[in-house]
Amino acid sequence: MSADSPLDDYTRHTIATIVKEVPMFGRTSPELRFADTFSGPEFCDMLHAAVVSGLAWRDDELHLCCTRRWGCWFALRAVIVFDAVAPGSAINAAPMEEPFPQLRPQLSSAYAALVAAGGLQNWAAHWREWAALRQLASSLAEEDCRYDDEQVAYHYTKDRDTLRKAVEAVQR
Ligand code: B12
Repeated sequence: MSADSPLDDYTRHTIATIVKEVPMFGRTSPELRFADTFSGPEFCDMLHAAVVSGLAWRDDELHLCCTRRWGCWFALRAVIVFDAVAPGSAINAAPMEEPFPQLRPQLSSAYAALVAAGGLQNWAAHWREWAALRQLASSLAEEDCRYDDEQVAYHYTKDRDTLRKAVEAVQR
């Protein structure tokens, strides 16, 4: 595991291992794009991929994807491209509609308050408020998918001690 991000390393390793076991569909092996690539030819805009595949609705104010089932509490880790004829259901995927339009006024004012408080300039100092906004956007979801406190803290701060404690708690 690299010093940079053990979770991203784990994700890459696990998904690549699974994909290797998938029987070849076409002439070429499946292509993999991971969310932890920030630029260059391997970059893939995961929010856009989620929208065009019909997986989720993109909230252009919060910069998060959302579904009626999970709210915004899910990550988009990878896109796998197969060399195969896509089924009609995939080509004609209907764009998802905004799952909870009734939350928009509340979300917009919470977002504006966070921006006014410097949440964009110093994102890291305001991570708890960003997480609270994500929870507000997910508050009407069918399933409660909020990450537990340690997981939220790790995703938003990348603090390795937090990750270590969370892993130890699971292993105990
Ligand atoms: C860069 C990036 C960021 C940067 C954005 C700042 C910047 N301008 O560089 C920072 C570090 C702030 C960030 C923060 C977060 N991100 Co981010 N981020 C990305 C990443 C790697 C690329 C986005 C991108 O460049 N898109 C391409 C451009 C062309 O599209 P765009 O719509 O113009 O993109 C812009 C917006 O997306 C915007 N943006 C992205 N995140 C955020 C966050 C905030 C607060 C704001 C205001 C803007 C913003 O900045 C992008 C570049 O200017 C994607 C993964 C991916 N490969 O797509 C994850 C991704 C969008 N992030 C994600 C998440 C969850 C977060 C965080 C919650 C923390 C975290 N890592 O768990 C926070 C807070 C987000 C929030 N709204 O509360 C998830 C979204 C999942 C979902 N359900 O929608 C993604 C898909 C990663 C993943 N593995 O799942 N992120």
